[in-house]
Amino acid sequence: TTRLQGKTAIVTGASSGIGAATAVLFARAGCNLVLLARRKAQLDEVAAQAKAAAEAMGHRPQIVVRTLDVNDRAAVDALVPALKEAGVQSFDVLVNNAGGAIGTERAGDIKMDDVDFMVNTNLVSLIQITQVFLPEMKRQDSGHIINIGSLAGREAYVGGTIYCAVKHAVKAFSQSLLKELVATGIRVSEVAPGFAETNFAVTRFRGDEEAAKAVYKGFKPLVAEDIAEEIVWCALRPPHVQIAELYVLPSAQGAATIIHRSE
Ligand code: 8X3
Repeated sequence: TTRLQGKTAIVTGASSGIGAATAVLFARAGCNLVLLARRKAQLDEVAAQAKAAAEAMGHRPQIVVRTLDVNDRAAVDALVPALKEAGVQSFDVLVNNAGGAIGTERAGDIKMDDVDFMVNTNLVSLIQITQVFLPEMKRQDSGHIINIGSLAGREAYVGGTIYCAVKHAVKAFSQSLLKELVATGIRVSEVAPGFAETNFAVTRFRGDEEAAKAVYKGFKPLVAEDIAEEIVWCALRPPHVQIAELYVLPSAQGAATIIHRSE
């Protein structure tokens, strides 16, 4: 058994990438799951993988799958009552993973729709989702909020004005939250990856698969499972240990534009 046995882990953006890998590893660790994302078919697929991974370890988790657009304010407000109705008994680990970057335009050329999408998806929704689960965690006097930050929250780079701004904001939000919660049994962690090969770059390059592939060419990038391992590791620390932040880079990466490529 692990320290996470029987706990409930809630993951946003659970249908692919880091979120999906995290769901599977939490299931292996004995967690019940709440999987949230927009795409039902992919969520069901991840739920099936997580169930198999759990059963291989002898666990029989409760897995609740719910379609959610994190930018739908009314749906987020209705989330906790709906989860209780679905039989979720505790809210132990919240992984705020949903997010992403759209476009590489420089300031002056950025469409306000893209600004809105990045600010809302990475920051405003993360704030709202945190706020809907906090009263439950406070009632329990236990819980763990794990926000997915980024290299872009450590460094501001050309072509990333909005994404870097919102990821810096996620870092600041996480740090304030940690301070506000020191007198509670609730922990706050920020896990901040550098280049991880997921759909992230495909979305950033608006579906241009070639451009996305070029980002990860000639070196070994992180993969979703690498970050999932770090997330679950944070959650597995004993209750008196709080990993405030974890900045994770591929070994060949030193900064946004310092990457050792072999070809
Ligand atoms: C991680 C992606 O390009 O900012 O969020 O390192 S990047």
